Amino acid sequence: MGNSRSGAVSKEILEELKMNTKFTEMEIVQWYEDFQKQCPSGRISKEDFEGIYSRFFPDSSAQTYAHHVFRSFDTNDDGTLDFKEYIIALHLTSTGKTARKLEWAFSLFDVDKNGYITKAEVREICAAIFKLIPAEELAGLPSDESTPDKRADKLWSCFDKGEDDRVAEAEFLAGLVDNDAALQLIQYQPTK
Ligand SMILES: [Ca+2]
Ligand SMILES: [Ca+2]
Repeated sequence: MGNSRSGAVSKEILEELKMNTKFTEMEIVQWYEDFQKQCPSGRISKEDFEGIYSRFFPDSSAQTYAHHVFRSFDTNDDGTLDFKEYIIALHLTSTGKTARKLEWAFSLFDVDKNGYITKAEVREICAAIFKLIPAEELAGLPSDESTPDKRADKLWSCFDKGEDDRVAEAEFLAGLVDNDAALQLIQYQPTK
């Protein structure tokens, strides 16, 4: 009787992850074991993910942002994260090159997944980012990014677009690459 949950990561997934990330085989195998332990079903639900995320942001409200991050990681749109989606996401958001991170950021901001970003979508993600920022840090933000709408205006100004225009992925990347100030606007890095 085969035990389908018994442990090793499949050759296919291993090869794919080695090709698409910088992680070594040993790292991938180790994470797979951890993943299986924490997540015996092999899938992370949105609720689980929001719970994990919230633990990283104990002083603020991470749920809205986590909801968007989950959507951007769930590349096959089935409402759960499998090991491959989880590891590729980890790669993109932590150790990836700027270009890969920006590709991910594009999918984060493209809320309706139609391949374009609108100003309304930028506002929505900026609002979610704001909920991550603890109250005492909000007071110290520059005046032109001290509210979600101001932050959205500032970010939108990187693209040379009208209010009702939309930004394609190549335009998004071109507007933000080599623009450190703008790169700060698309994320929140906890200071502690
Ligand atoms: Ca999925
Ligand atoms: Ca869109």
